[in-house]
Amino acid sequence: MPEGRIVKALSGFYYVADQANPERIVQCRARGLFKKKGAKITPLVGDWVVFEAPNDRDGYVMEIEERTSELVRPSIANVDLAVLVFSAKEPDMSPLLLDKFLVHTEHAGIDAIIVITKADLLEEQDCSRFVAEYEKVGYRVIPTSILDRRGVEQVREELIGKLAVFAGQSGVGKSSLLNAIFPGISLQTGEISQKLGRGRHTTRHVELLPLKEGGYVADTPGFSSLDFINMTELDLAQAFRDFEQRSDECKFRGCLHITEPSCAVQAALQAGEIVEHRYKHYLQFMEELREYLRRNKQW
Ligand SMILES: Nc1nc2c(ncn2[C@@H]2O[C@H](COP(=O)(O)OP(=O)(O)OP(=O)(O)O)[C@@H](O)[C@H]2O)c(=O)[nH]1
Ligand SMILES: [Mg+2]
Ligand SMILES: [Zn+2]
Repeated sequence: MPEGRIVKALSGFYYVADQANPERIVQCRARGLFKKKGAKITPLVGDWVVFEAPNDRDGYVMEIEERTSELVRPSIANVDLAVLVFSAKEPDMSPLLLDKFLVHTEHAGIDAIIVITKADLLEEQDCSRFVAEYEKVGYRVIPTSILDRRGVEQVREELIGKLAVFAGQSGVGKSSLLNAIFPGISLQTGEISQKLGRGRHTTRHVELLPLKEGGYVADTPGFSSLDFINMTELDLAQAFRDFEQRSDECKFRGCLHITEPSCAVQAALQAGEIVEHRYKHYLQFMEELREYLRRNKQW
């Protein structure tokens, strides 16, 4: 039976690109239930599947291959790179949300880069300060603008050969940046529909777009809230790269860097080596996580 990759999921259909001929897209339904370790799973965009296509167009997804990673929001499997898109302005940069996204990509084991859009709306020095902060944490940060095209080529190079997903709040410019990187893909953006007078356009589903050079990039709908699902307190601590690098030097294994004595993270914070807002956000997420665990306690 042929194999392929789900490139779009819409209204109960899965659109599978045939691995032998990726330009051939077969519209499939799911056949039966899929299970992994006893739990029911549903096919996701990004999944490698075995499918059956009795005729050239319609078929069935028969099997889902083991996933290398899975993101809940946006809902997508087997991502190699998460491109976390934040605008300098409109909407304002939110380090809180960025840190939250980073927790999720770290927890899912997915490499992430940070892309700042609309850099044309930000003072140069504010931009460099932000870039320096997160580079120190351990991430690549690329400021971009579709107006003067800064950073556009650099982001493109990051995507080649991977399954990359663009994630970020609504209106930050994910679709616009993809249009700038790949002329010809013509994704609809906020701007265009304003001209048509139909209100702001917003992306509504996850879809993989094939790159000429190999790989796929996924445009996704904007979102701004995330729950800490399937995470322990220690997972949360380990999802902060700047903390994790230092945790070997904490006195206690499994240190959560909050009230423990001889904690290398608290020492680094005192010494100004850890960005203060990162630590503040960590404490806030820990509260949220504890609240979540209390609410969802299994008796
Ligand atoms: N000044 C400036 N505006 C930009 C830039 N990039 C995008 N915009 C504007 O930002 C608005 C939103 O852009 P979209 O690309 O639709 O945003 P999106 O992230 O895809 O939004 P959703 O699909 O709702 O998640 C549009 O009006 C764009 O013209 C930029 O580099 N500079
Ligand atoms: Mg969009
Ligand atoms: Zn510690």
